[in-house]
Amino acid sequence: MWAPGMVATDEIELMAESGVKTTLAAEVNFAITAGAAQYVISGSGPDSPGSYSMEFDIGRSFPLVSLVSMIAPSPDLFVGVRDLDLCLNGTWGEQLVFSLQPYDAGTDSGVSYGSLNADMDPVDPISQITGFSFESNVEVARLGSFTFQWIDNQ
Ligand SMILES: [Ca+2]
Repeated sequence: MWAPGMVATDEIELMAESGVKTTLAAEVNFAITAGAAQYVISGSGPDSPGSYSMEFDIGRSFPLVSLVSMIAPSPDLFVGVRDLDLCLNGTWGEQLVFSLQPYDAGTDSGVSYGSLNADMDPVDPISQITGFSFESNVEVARLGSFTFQWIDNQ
């Protein structure tokens, strides 16, 4: 779906710039049809600060989770995780917490959070953001977390 160093897909660009999820969901649905993915997990959380929760089924055939969320307002910033293995060493974690760091989709050259759209052509690869304004004392800011809690419904 995405990775640092990779050029953002059109679907990731739309998510990062505009919060559009339908095209990303369509891409995952295409992967499901191709047998390369199992579920679309899609939610709409409250404004930050806040939290949002969803339940989803997961199995050993597809134990990896990738999730993204736009940072708004921003030109093209997002947070996300990719290919998280929720079944490490064959065991489902009771609770796994992943701190989220900011990424630049590389698709918009706006210089401030509220900049007008400034489409980039060519685009830059996706990169983790370090430095101003997300870093102080050599620590990159954490922008929330994804928590995975195991619920056994058997
Ligand atoms: Ca763009």
